[in-house]
Amino acid sequence: MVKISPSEITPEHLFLNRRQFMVGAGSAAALVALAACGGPEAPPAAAAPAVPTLPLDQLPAALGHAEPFASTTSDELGDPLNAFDEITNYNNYYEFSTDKQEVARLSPNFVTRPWEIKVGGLVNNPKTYDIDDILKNFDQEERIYRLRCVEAWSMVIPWVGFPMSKLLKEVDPKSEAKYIKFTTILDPAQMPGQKMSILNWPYVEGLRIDEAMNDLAIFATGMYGKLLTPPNGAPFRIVVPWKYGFKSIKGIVQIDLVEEMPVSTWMDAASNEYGFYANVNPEVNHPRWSQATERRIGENGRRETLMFNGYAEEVAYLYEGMDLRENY
Ligand SMILES: Nc1nc2c(c(=O)[nH]1)N[C@H]1C(S)=C(S)[C@@H](COP(=O)(O)O)O[C@H]1N2
Ligand SMILES: [Mo]
Repeated sequence: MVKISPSEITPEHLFLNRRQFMVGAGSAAALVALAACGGPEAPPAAAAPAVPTLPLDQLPAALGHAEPFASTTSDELGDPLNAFDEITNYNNYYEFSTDKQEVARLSPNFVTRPWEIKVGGLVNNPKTYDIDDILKNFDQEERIYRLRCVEAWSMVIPWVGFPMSKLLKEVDPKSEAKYIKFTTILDPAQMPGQKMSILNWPYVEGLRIDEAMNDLAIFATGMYGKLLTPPNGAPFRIVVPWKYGFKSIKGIVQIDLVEEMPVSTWMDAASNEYGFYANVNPEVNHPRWSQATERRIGENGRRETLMFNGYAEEVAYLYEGMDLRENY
């Protein structure tokens, strides 16, 4: 593990390291404060690795920004990026809380190093990746995407990551493999929501292989030119921008190539409400609410929801001949 000497410390290092060091001494105070306001249990003061990540100067250029950075101020439709603070403080991450505005408060000590991602199942070349090797070995690029939650709110987010297809090529799926199954870390000691039976843990999601091979589908490692924060799924998540947000699973530790369609956590919880495909579609309503419009965070009023979240040109071919009402 890399030790950072005081001479190398920049504000970013201070920030990142403080989070980790808080797991030690600082978190006792944090625990008391949380208990006092009767909130969910905080992560315990477990001994944690003191090194959160690569030093700034060893990070790929796309991730080595001390301050939030994006190459542009809007998406390709001309709509402004959401602010870093909006993106990191309004999160669905049920492993921490069902309250979107509580996730950031409950996750600052979440330990993201060391972190391994095991890729197996129907592959010729099973591999276990260390997150820092992933950062070094795959070119990290910025991808500005709309994220549309099935609850009908949305944001524009400048992710950093790389196409899923690049990693899939390395592990070389066997011809029987038809789907990819992604699994989130199971760690109730760190994730208070996993102590409750809100969902069947760990969180699981899946894609068809041809969906995963589409260039828009990425593994994300960062956001706004910095490493992912815990609320956004640090250190490793997927982003599939033409699907409802719940498909974009966070905190991934395992990826399996499989023959049968995986049952995702939300299908398991309510299969009449959440299907496997979950493509953004203004014409197919959720049983309890319309999907025709959405609320862009930071905006007044509502806007029309676009077919495939505005990515129809890139992805419609994947669903040719399919009934999108039946395959919701
Ligand atoms: N492991 C896990 N991944 C998850 C979720 C979750 O609760 N657990 N919530 C999903 C939902 S419903 C949405 S809308 C997006 C939100 O991503 P963001 O907080 O980075 O905007 O994450 C998705 N990924
Ligand atoms: Mo969501």
